[in-house]
Amino acid sequence: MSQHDIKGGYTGKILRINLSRRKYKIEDTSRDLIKRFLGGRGFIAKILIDETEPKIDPLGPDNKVIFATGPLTGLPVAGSGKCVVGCKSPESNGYCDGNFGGYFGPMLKHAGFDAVIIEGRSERPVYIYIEDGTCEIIDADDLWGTKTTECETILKERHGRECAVACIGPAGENMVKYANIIHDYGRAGGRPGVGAVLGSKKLKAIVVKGSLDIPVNDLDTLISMLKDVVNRLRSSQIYDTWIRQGTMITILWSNENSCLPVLNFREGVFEGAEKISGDVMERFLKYRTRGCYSCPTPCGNICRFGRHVVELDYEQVAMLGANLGIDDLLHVAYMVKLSDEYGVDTISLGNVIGLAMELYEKKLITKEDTGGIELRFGDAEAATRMIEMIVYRKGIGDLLAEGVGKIVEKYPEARRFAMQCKNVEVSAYNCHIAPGMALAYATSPIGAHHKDAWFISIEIKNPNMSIEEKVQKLIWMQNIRGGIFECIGTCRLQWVEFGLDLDYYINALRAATGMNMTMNDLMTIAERVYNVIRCYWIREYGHWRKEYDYPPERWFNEPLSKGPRKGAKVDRDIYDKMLQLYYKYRGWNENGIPRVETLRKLELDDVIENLRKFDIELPD
Ligand code: PTT
Ligand code: SF4
Repeated sequence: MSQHDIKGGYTGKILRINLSRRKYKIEDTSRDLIKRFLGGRGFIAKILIDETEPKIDPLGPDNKVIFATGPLTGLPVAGSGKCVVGCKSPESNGYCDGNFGGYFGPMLKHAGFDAVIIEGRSERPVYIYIEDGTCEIIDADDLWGTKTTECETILKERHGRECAVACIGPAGENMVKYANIIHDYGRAGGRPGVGAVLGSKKLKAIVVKGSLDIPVNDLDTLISMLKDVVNRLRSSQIYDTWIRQGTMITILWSNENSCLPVLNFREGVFEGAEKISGDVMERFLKYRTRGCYSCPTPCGNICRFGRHVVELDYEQVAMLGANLGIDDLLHVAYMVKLSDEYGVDTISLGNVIGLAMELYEKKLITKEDTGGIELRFGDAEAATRMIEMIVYRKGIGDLLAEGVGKIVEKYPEARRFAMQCKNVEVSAYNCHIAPGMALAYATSPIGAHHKDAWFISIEIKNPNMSIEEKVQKLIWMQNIRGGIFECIGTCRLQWVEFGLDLDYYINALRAATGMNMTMNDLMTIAERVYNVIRCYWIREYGHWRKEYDYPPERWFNEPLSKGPRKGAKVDRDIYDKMLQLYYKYRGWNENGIPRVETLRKLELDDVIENLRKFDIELPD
């Protein structure tokens, strides 16, 4: 591809801000970066491995936080409101990123930037204001300590309602290891601690306002394609149910299939599932739907109770409801609201509190440890109090704020029932019945998260799939979701839920950028991104072992004790075989380390050199 092939989709500029020096500069978006890594997650992974030294402290000044859009972000394309934010994770000490929608990504492009790289550390609280090619670092002592709604509202009053604000809450300020960033009053991103890293840099918020045109190769074609897609999606059979319930449809589906997380992932069915279902939300709490920029299928369930307004998704309700044995949707909604206000990830929070409840049940911690709280499953009040203790690091909350990995270090008996991969808490699918999904969690490039492969849906639909087929399909799915969608800058739900064809995105990329990419080209980019991220983990961990790619012990050792799939658990031999096949198909050795040949084929010679520079030899 020659340089001249890129005729749009990118602003061509990256904003680099150094908080220690309170300076910024504007750089060109390199053609090589675009050609090999496309955008979003691809940009972040390559910039992190190139620009940071191994083993830096994630909460120190050497870590970098990168916000990166994709070539389709902000253009008239279905679901083009997405932006990826990433850094070295303080929870896993490996690669982490999160994908958030709303308006931030499009606004950043309209302000003239493909990405923002934030370096250094400020001595005092600040926020960043970006507008049409310029940037200011502004003192934020008055904002420090505010919750996210208050912070966003103040900044919008100051800079205009049309600006986009991404900010941290008290959890990020207090460096809770699973603090995230919140944007647009309820869009969240960066599960494994991006919020904590911003907190360590004393960066409260990034405000963006833009009015510049985004270069585009063929706007008319993009608009006419979008019109066609909107018509197709709106006449889809599931459109009405989706608009009413969004991802909350999944609560009853998971319960029926024995994969709801229940009582710290001990069980897969929950007696109270009906009470926290999408149907109950729809009848009693929901008052409107909202969506991200250019979304034809809005999924935001805006719920109102008392004076509170909150957006509910499957993950949050499963983790703060069923996983804690709580069947009161109103109270779950309140806990979600608190999490958004504090800027803490609802998935990890539900997982950590579930673990603490099990420690309490097993008498490994007592009322003395919990500050007098009876921390029992099903007790919504106790769980709510625990959220406050975690966010403000009070009493045992200080340990719980460190995440499941550190809790296990203090209570080694908890290893048997700690639900994590690479120290990142498992999200809301119980995998006793789903070894392929367990593999998806264990090989996810950011630690246990479903974003790269919601493989459980395929596994449940095709119970007789051979393990070879399963692993091939899993890699295919990871490459599309984690490789392509995380790089192009669009939501994946129109493809996942509505079956929008992938050709739409290929044609949109062509119309936006002028680059003539095929599905094969995109799959190669996806493989490349996966390999760079794997090399990053290996570099940070030093001696990589296949044990890092194993799911929680509970799924192997403790079968489900009730429900239609009673007795189900993951067979360790089958898992071992699947993992070895996974490595083989990815071109990695028996310990999960990419082979030199694989990296060369993917034009990653510079990454091989990077690892060699730090004395990490890769297998032939
Ligand atoms: C995402 C993770 C998810 S994934 C959910 S609900 W989900 C939780 N949401 C939280 C929240 O809200 N508040 C809070 N305090 N913590 C939260 N933690 C959890 O964070 C999100 C949608 C959803 S809703 C999903 S699946 C899809 N994710 C996409 C993705 O990853 N990539 C992509 N190209 N498209 C996607 N579309 C869908 O977007 P993390 P959002 Mg999120 C209140 O970032 O770190 O991956 O964590 O972005 O704008 O909120 O949209 O059932
Ligand atoms: Fe945003 Fe939901 Fe639409 Fe995706 S489907 S773009 S997450 S509103």
